[in-house]
Amino acid sequence: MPLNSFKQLNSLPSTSNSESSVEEVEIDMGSAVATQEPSLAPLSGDSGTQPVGRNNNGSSTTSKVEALRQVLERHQHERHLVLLQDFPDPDALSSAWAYQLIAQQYDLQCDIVYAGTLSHQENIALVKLTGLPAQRLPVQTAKSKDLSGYKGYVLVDNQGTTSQLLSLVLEAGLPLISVIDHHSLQGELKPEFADIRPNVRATATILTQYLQTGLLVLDSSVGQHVKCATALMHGLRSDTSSLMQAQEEDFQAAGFLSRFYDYQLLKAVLQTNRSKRVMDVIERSLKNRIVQNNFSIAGVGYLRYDDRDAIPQAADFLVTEENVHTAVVYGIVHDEDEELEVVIGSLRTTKLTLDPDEFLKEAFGQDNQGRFFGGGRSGAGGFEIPMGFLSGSNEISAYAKMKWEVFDAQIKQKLQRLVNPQDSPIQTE
Ligand SMILES: [Mn+2]
Repeated sequence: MPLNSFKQLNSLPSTSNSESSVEEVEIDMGSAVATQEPSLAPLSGDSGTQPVGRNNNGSSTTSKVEALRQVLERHQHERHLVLLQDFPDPDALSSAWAYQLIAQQYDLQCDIVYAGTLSHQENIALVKLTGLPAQRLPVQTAKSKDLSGYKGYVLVDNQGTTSQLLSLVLEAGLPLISVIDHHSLQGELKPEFADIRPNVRATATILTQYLQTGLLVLDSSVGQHVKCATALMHGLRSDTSSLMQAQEEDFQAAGFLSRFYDYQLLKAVLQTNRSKRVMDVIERSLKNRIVQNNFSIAGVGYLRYDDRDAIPQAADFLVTEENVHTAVVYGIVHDEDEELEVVIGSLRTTKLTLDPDEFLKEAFGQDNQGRFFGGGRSGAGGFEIPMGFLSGSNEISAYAKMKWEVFDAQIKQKLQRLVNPQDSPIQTE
């Protein structure tokens, strides 16, 4: 099976639940899609007169909070699974934690799980230093796990398309309780509660708004609250390039968190060092990069599964070069346990008019089941191309080299089609 993919969810069975009123919670495709593009559009002028956290669809956070409260009440005393993307980032981790703390008040236990690994040194530090309760649940382990104790599942900072655990949860017949995310709508989902706002820069902002409206009253004398607020601040900062890409709502959320978070703790999380192997990948990306029309493109060859996060870090670095507005870094990630290989890539852009989601979908298209190989949010995106039958057999170095060269050339070809404005269906100038 593919290591991971950005699946479309059109084939999802509807999770109609006799107890839930599906009609009031179905995601409104129209409005969600309509809010996707002008991600830097100024907030509407009257937002100052609205209650805290007025979102861009015009409905207030207050009504969302009320809807969530009702859903949580309906599920009191249950146990739910919170699925994160396979390689969760600080935004996902902190938001899931806040959700868990909110749910706890309804005697609703949430287990936060991810199938991959915390490969970024800052994420490992975040989890260790704050005691963040996320657990790794590899697919093999999950397959033998009895999921019948769970009465539903929740998606935070993702819509299931980046989690290998989704198919298992669906097989187990668990209903989708809540989806809280800021990525573009990935497909049709029918959760009991949905709050998907592509115009908000971080899911942590959405969860902070929930806290701010009193869904959970933060208390700075409670250690866990301080740590969760610190994690949310980190999540919010990391999804907004240290607040540089933050919008009014994100700043308001950060302002609220500033009353509770622990500055020293955040500093400790941020000061963790890169491993030598990550440095080596960044070095490779520097050496191999090709700069063309302000795009920097670099293939870094083979990487170990645990070093996967070196790819986005290399892209973060390459995009800082003068005259570069967009960097794409990719490599072949080798999972020794499962003998699987997958091409993983990251895109970073500072160009406001470049939509990474649109760009990557256009560059790499879909597989034969209609699933896109890539997607993204404002400023960042990623792609994953399973290598299937070509996986493994790298003992013969000439073969491994040849395989890399083919993939490298193919990816460059696909990207260059868009990088060159003459033939480009997407404006890249
Ligand atoms: Mn996020």
